Parts: sequence; C-alpha cells; structure tokens
Amino acid sequence: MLKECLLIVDVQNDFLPKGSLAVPEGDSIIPFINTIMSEYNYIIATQDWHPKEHISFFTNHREKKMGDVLDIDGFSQILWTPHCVQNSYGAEISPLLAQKFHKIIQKGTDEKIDSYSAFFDNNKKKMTSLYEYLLSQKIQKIDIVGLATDYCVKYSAVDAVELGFETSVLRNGTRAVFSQNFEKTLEYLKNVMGVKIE
Ligand code: VGL
Ligand code: ZN
Repeated sequence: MLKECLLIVDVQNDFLPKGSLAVPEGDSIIPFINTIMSEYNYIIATQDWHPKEHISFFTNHREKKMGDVLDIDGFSQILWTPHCVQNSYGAEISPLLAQKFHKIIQKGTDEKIDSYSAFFDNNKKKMTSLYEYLLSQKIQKIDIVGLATDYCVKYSAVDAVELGFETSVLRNGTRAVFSQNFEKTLEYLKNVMGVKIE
C-alpha cells in the first residue's frame, strides 16, 4: 500500500551548495528523497518564491546585514541574503530531484510578508492552496522532508499538526540552515507538537 503524501519543502538551488542561502549538507538529502518518492501516492513540492523587493532580504533595508532581526507586525523577521527570487535559477527546484510532483505550492510571494510555512504566511492572514488541495484529495497523513529543518520544515510541520494532519518529519530528508538547530528543532516538533520523527 502506498503512503499518502510526501511534502518536499524548498529543495531549491539557492538552498543547496553554491546557492545564495546554502544549507550545510543540503544536497545530501536528495538521494534519500529520490529513493522514497515511489512509496507515495501524492508528491507535493513547495517553492520559496520571493519578489526582488521582498521584506526578508537584508538588502531591502538600510544598514542591515544577514541575520539581523526586525519586528514586523509582531513577528521577529530574520533578514536573509536575497534568495529564491521569482523566475531566477536559484528559485528553481533542484534538477537533481526526480521531478514528478502532483502539485507545486509557491510561498513568500507577497513582498511585505514572509512565509516559512507551506500553509500560511507568517502572520497567518493568508493561506496557500495547500490545505484546500489536501482536503480535496482526502489526504490525512503527510510526511515532510526538505529545507530547512529550522525554518520552513518546522513551520510547515507545526501548521500541519494544527490543521489536523497526522504529521511526520523524516530526519534523513532534512537539514537545518543553522546546523546547531537541527536536533533542537526535531525535539521540539516531537515533544511539543506531537510530530513523528522517523
Ligand atoms: C527558508 C529562510 C528563508 C526555508 C526560506 O526554506 O527554510 N529559510 N526563506
Ligand atoms: Zn525565503
């Protein structure tokens, strides 16, 4: 029996070695993901998809650098190096991933608000089409892999649980942008959110 749904978060050139916001060992998850893809009925990929003027880029603020934090509507927004600019090479899903997705969800498209989660933007005002799609396909369980563990994977897993999905994160299929956050994030997801870590 096939498993229900694999959610592949942001496996895009900019998050891979040589990318502008490279996740350490980000490429090491790709062979694992390619191997497990055939076990799933639905494969959904997300794509961080920012306009050039995006609020999360330090270059769009005066005298700010990568890693600085701004308060935006009560959300602590970390400022990043520009990444995943719409229609750029860096925003493309890695060609090393066996490309066969049933759906691609783009997020972070509004220049004024970031969106780590595959479901909502960071202030939860707007939803992507992911929730509706999962409901329409009667999907109840999702396994999550991708980049990065400590941001988009984490927020997607938290929202998946809160929306009522049986949610797993596959350890071999994810890496953190700040490596020291990796275990901490998985512990949090497991102990606080009830996510299965496999
Ligand atoms: C991500 C930082 C900024 C991610 C996206 O995919 O985890 N991290 N934008
Ligand atoms: Zn981003």
